[in-house]
Amino acid sequence: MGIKITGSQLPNIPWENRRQGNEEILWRSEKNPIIPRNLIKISNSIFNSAVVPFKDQFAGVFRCDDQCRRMNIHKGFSSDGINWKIDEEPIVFQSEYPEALLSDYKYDPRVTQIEQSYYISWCNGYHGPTIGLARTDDFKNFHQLENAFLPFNRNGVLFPRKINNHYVMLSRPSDSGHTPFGDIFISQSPDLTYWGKHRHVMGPKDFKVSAWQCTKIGAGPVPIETTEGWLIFYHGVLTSCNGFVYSMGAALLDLEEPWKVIYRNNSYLLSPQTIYECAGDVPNVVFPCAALADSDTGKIAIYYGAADTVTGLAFGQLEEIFDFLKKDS
Ligand code: BMA
Repeated sequence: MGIKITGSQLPNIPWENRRQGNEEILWRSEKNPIIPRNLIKISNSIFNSAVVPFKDQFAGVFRCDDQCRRMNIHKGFSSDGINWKIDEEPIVFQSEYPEALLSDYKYDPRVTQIEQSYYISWCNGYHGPTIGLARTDDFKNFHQLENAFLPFNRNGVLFPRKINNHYVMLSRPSDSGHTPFGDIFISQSPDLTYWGKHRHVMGPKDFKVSAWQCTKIGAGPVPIETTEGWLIFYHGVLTSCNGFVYSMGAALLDLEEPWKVIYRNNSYLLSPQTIYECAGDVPNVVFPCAALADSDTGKIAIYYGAADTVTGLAFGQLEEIFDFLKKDS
């Protein structure tokens, strides 16, 4: 028996077959960028965003920078995962804790379904970047929880189920600026308020081995549970003479002790190569924040921000990604 996705079936996963002659492990949608920068009236750019299956269709939380260049998150819906209707207004959060609502900016959302609820985690401005957390059951009412961590932290990604009775979150402690370092850590919580049992997962690689991820790394989409471990996609950064270059790789984490890395790519799976990834508000960025997966077929569709301007979609097959990961580790 080969590797299998443990989660649900998703027969309506957005999908395009690989073009003949294309030998890439991940291939891009022919419709890319699937979300243009100006899909809503107020937006300067719509990128680093998250998508989940919702009631036979899809819901999303989108990073929209507006024309004052303020960063906020908006909800949206789609019947096919490709054509989106995104709210003009940012999400309004409620909270029983007024302090928890204080926020100078919101960006880079991820959405994790845990049982019947959807949890949004994002980079929240509270005296510097930290991890904001909220719950919705219907994508109408959004309840903001306490920030998970102290500043400075980014790229908070919740696992889709409890492990050993604890909620589990990946994050990337950082600085208040454009952080020239960064490792992925894991933290555990009995209640989504108090976080501890922090463990190191993985750090940047030596540039002599894998330069695309030698400056810093950060978790991307919600981990995908498979029979061999948690499959994660993450971004890695190279510092070039012209600034940061963001690419995407994959790793497999242990099912019960997800701070243990089983395999991890040396080569990137996707790097900025198309015009919409290389040209935009921040050139040379692919930044994955969501993945859909179909347990029946092993199809995986990854949503990623391109050049901090638009949103792209890439496709891959679980077995091929896994084989590549094993060989390239
Ligand atoms: C990171 C975050 C991301 C962004 C990336 C490239 O630090 O701010 O939102 O996509 O830089 O600019």
